[in-house]
Order: sequence, then structure tokens, then C-alpha cells
Amino acid sequence: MLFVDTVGFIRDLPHTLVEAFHATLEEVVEADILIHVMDVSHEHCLKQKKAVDRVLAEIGAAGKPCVLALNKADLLTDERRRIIEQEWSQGIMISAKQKQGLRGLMSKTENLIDELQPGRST
Ligand SMILES: Nc1nc2c(ncn2[C@@H]2O[C@H](COP(=O)(O)OP(=O)(O)OP(=O)(O)O)[C@@H](O)[C@H]2O)c(=O)[nH]1
Ligand SMILES: [Mg+2]
Repeated sequence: MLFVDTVGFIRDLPHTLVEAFHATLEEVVEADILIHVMDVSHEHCLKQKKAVDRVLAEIGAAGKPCVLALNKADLLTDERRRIIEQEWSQGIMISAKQKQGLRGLMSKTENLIDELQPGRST
């Protein structure tokens, strides 16, 4: 199993760099599964998610099995946490910093791997 970290999708690129950025996304196209790590403490995370989804669609990766990791949960107020959980109920709330929710992230990822290979567990 190979884990690949891509360049960050969210950044202010000068226009000339956008093409170079797209060229680095080949790994995404070749991957069996994506783990989309969001910074849900960011005030514009809804917009950011849309921007990332747009890029995924552009490179033909929109339909890939994807685990949505809702990272930086440690920075959320209870109210904000509830809003995020409602918005992305399929997501897994984690804090990479505090090592929270990682078991859930792993098991969701394992489930998707199992679905890629039906019959593997029999
Ligand atoms: N509070 C908090 N900070 C975090 C958490 N996870 C990562 N960070 C911080 O967020 C910053 C960015 O982390 P990176 O690991 O560079 O994130 P990245 O997704 O690789 O970023 P790009 O590749 O630039 O998009 C660092 O300062 C981390 O310490 C978390 O769960 N909680
Ligand atoms: Mg990075």
C-alpha cells in the first residue's frame, strides 16, 4: 500500500503557476482512494472544499472513493463543531495535532479498501 501526500490544494497561486500545480496532481488521478483533509477551523472552509472539489472534477477524479477528514477539530467551539458535523455528516472529525479520531479515519479508509476488493475478506 502506498500513501502519497499531494501538494496543498488551497493556496493563492499566481496564474502562471496554476498549470504547474495541475501537473503535480497525477498521483490523485492514479490513486484508488483519496483522503481529503480539510482544515475545518478555517472560516472559509466551505469555499475551500468547493474549490478542491472543482479541481478534482477538472482532473477527472470526482467519482473516486474519498474519505473526508475534518481536521483541526481541537480548534472548534462546540457550536461550530455541530455545524461542521451537519454540513459534512459523512466526514470523520479528527485532530492530527491531538491524535483524536484517527482510529475512525483508519477504519473508514479500511472499509473503502475492502469495497475496492470485494471478496478479499472471505
Ligand atoms: N490546531 C491544529 N493544528 C494542526 C492540526 N493539524 C495540522 N495542524 C497545523 O496546521 C499547519 C499546516 O499543517 P501541514 O501538515 O503543513 O498541512 P498540509 O495539509 O500539508 O498543508 P498544505 O500541504 O500546505 O496544504 C501546521 O502548522 C500544523 O501544525 C490539528 O489537528 N490541529
Ligand atoms: Mg502539505
